[in-house]
Amino acid sequence: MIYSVVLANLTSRRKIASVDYWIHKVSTPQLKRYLSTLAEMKKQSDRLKYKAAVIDDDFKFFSRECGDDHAVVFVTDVHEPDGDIVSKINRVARSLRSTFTVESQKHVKKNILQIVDPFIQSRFVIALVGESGVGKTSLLHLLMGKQPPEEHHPTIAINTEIIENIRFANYEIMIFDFAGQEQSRKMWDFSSTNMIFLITDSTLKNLIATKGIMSQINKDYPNLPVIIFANKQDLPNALDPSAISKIMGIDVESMVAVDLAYRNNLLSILAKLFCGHFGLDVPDVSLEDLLIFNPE
Ligand SMILES: Nc1nc2c(ncn2[C@@H]2O[C@H](COP(=O)(O)OP(=O)(O)OP(=O)(O)O)[C@@H](O)[C@H]2O)c(=O)[nH]1
Ligand SMILES: [Mg+2]
Repeated sequence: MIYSVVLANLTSRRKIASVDYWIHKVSTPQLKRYLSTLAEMKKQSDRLKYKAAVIDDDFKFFSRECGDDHAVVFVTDVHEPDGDIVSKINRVARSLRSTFTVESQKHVKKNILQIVDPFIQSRFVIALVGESGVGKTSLLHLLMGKQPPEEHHPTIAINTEIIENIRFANYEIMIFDFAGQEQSRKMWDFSSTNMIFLITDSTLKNLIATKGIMSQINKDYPNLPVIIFANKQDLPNALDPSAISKIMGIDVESMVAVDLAYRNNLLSILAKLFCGHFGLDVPDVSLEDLLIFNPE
């Protein structure tokens, strides 16, 4: 993930402007250390300036020159694949170069977010799947803090019904609510999905079907993480989560999608999953600071 984008002066090694996407901000000494490393790399070979450098084991730095004596610097987590960043930083640098030629540094400094942001976003796609009526649309409503649907109005769509946007660092989280009815399942396509939320209503009958769905997903998309939500835990016939874990063979998340009191649980599950996905510990900040909901 991208932690920060910094515009720096190469001679003074000072930060001119920055946009932070993550709560761990890079410090001035770390930035200076990177910029002197960069100067050393350049001395050895001009082409080395395109290479990423890891500082303090935790931060990966990339940079591109832009403007007379400036560079745009991306600071990411150490696991971030170079390829994703290189295409983004090249585009940001190109945009900054052309902005610098027509506008003053003051303008760039003031508008850094607007200049940088369109090139930064990545998508993280979550698919809500499970049999019809298990509570997928309800879970989506809970996440968005909306009143859950009281009656079951089956989601009918070729593949998705509602798509909602939530931001996590520089990722736009998209939730696809799939239709669960048998005839719609043939349309399920998870080729651009990053994570599956598989919902069960916690009845034995549904668990058998859910296990079937899980085996199919594991077979078709062996690298796709599947998170199971044991929903409808408020109902008297609900099996308890530990029994469900045993049946499914993996840990499950306990849920009551129609109870708004569960929203915080759901947000912390998301925070744990996202941080885990990026190899990070969950930082000790409020969930609202981690997950930013776009206004509708
Ligand atoms: N008691 C209880 N009812 C729930 C819970 N979650 C969902 N429901 C109810 O179950 C019914 C179906 O919920 P939906 O969210 O529409 O189910 P779905 O999985 O989206 O169904 P399809 O769109 O047909 O695939 C609705 O009447 C909800 O109110 C829960 O945790 N507890
Ligand atoms: Mg639905």
